[in-house]
Amino acid sequence: MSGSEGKPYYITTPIYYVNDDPHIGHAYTTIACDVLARFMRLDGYRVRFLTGTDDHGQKVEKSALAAGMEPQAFTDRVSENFRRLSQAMGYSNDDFIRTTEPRHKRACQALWAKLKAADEIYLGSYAGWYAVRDEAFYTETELTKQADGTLVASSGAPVEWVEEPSYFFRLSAWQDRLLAFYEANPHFIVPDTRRNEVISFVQGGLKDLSVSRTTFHWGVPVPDDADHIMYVWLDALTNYITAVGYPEEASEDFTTFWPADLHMVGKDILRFHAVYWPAFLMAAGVPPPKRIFAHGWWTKEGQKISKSLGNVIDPFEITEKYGLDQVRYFLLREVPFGNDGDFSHGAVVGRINNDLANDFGNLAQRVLSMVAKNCGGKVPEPGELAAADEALLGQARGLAVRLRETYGEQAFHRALEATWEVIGAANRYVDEQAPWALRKSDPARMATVLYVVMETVRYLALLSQPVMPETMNRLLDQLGQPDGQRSFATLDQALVPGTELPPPQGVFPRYQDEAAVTS
Ligand code: ME8
Repeated sequence: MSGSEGKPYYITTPIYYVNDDPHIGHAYTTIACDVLARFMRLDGYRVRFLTGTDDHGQKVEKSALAAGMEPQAFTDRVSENFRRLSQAMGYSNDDFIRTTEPRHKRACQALWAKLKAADEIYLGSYAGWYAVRDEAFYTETELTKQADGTLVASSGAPVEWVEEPSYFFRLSAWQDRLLAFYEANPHFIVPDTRRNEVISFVQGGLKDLSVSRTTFHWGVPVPDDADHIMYVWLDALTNYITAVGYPEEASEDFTTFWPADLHMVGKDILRFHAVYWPAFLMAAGVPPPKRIFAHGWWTKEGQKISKSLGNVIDPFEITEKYGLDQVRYFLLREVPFGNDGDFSHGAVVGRINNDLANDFGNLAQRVLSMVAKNCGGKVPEPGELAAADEALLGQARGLAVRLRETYGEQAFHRALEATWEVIGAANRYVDEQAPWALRKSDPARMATVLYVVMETVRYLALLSQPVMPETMNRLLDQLGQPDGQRSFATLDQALVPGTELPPPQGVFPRYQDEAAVTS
């Protein structure tokens, strides 16, 4: 999907635990990445967008055992759920990686060998608390005792005592270099609140990290020590460099796309990405990624989402119910990206009926049906432009600049707010100019007004493609925008008067089932 021209842009999602059922969290991270990947492609970048599955680890081995299957066969089967999700969500990913692929095993072992040769890894023995659910080690101070006596981590995951021989990564030696790196790269971790959390965690002191296990076998074998497999996070994080050709550091792919422009992650897995990962990479002589954005979590009608509460939001179901573009819009508009948000039926329907049907849909529908009725179904011929016309067109043209800024900061909500400011201005312009009243009195002026609105809608539709690709495609068809002219390079090529238009059709239906709104 990426062309060979243009500045490279490499963006990744986390690779998802293969045995979980796809849920809203998976869809959220990947939709955000997909929107950004589409924006950058339309803006002329050579994009590489990666997603995939995290196939190894104790959790997966346990699930495979419970299903009575070999881990490989089990992961082959469940990994398909995520490929189906990619298809159903229309993701434009260029690659889908699985950590069980030979290319990945090779990259992990090469990275390990580099770390070992640099004396960044040593053999010791681990004794401590481990949470299988998080695939993470915890110190005593991070644990709390439940009423029934079980110890749990801050994430709520139960921990177990583990004692085994283990290789360690000398993370403790990286404290000062990590702090210096954060200092020199103030936008490495965003948003700022998360950056501050990471910095105080690192300032609190780092312990060497256990990076191999011997009590189970579902993982990448440690080179030259068959008793050990690599810690699943060292394995999983490496996927980001595997996919661009590591260990071939001189390859075209690697030199083009590494360091990655952006790793998008949820706030719960920031520590792995912002502390361990840059330390592993620097220790192996590989530059760290440029930026890590940690987004917030969704609750459902005010409650934490969990299988036991039975309130898991199934991305297949909600997109079927509300429409894919509608869900993409909702997720990115409803909460400032980076904050936590609440998913409720009422909020989704509100966005669909107010923002999409009333504001955007109505604007497009009003102008296109007037053009069909009064301008012979062709793009009208504008006359001389009045100040109000220039003002609206100026706002529409200025939108691209604002979107480059806001997308550059992953402030999707602000990008959409800026878009809706133009939609609001266009609706007010239509009300004020009242083209229906000009039909008899001044048809030439009516044609100018309709042309100005069509042009504004064209900007809006082109620039909203990343969030709502399918709907905007249909809207651009109705505006007579040629297929090959939908990238941002053609933003300033105005509609050609006289172009034949197809009959108008609404693109944003209202959500009808309002009686069923319970929240
Ligand atoms: O963590 N709201 O995989 P995962 C928003 N394999 N986001 C949510 C969420 C919610 N309610 N629940 C989960 C892993 N998420 C590792 C990654 S990368 C080298 C390895 C997000 O399948 C969560 O923050 O558990 C995380 O980014 C992703 O969904 C779940 O990933």
